[in-house]
Amino acid sequence: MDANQNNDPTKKTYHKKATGKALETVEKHSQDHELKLFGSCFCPFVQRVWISLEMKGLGYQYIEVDPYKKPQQLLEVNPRGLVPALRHGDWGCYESTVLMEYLEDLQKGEALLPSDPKLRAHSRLWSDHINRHIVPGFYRYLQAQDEKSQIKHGEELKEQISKLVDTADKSGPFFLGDKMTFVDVQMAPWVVRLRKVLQPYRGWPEPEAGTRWTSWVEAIEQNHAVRATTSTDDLYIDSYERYFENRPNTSQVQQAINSGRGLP
Ligand SMILES: N[C@@H](CCC(=O)N[C@@H](CS)C(=O)NCC(=O)O)C(=O)O
Repeated sequence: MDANQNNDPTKKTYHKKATGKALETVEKHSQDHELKLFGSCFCPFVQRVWISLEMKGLGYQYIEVDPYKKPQQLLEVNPRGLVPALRHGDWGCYESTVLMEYLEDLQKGEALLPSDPKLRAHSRLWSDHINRHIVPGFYRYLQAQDEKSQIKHGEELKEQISKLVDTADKSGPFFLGDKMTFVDVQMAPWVVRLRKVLQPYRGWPEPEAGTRWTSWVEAIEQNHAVRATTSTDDLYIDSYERYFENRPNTSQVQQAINSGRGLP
């Protein structure tokens, strides 16, 4: 049993192995490689880096780790013991946004940041918006236990997403136009989890037909790298029940939200 189950085996907990298309991708990348991604199948921060690797078509090894048990091979790369962590030869680093930038700087495969300096800054600014406002808003809404705060946090999340959608290229379907780039990848794991987690647990609405938001969501959901790194629905339902119930011992993210601190 895991600590978040509080001695109750009927409580669902996080999965330790990918399923569906994500499992196929794990299996394709199980061979030893100098570039190693330490990840956990349910983790949206991991999925960002994983999508980037897949979009760039880089060779890599995926290593599934339990970030709550913090195995030594993870701590060697990330002393904070969080996933994602990346090892490249004898060097290692962590933090999903930093790792996405590192992969960009390798200049191999498809570039996710545009070449124009102003568009690069624009992309970084809106990635910051996602990290500062949308990601914490997602957890605040999911963890909220009383109806009043659920309504409040649901509205706040919608408002922060609307700011991003209003800034996106008008014809899209992606943030900068017809190509999926850095900001889309930063946002993609939470787009996936709006439908797979917030919809069943908090009644998050289906995107309205014909809107700019809908065309973006559909384009992200259909992207080959997003699909290749997404597991079956049950994995998300099970893995997020602990957040939905705001159970003790869930994670550092959950504790940060409860105590009003910034996310780890
Ligand atoms: N800011 C980090 C957040 C990573 C993170 O919170 N990962 C979670 C899994 S989704 C984790 O490793 N949790 C371990 C813990 O809570 O002890 C990033 O962007 O990489």
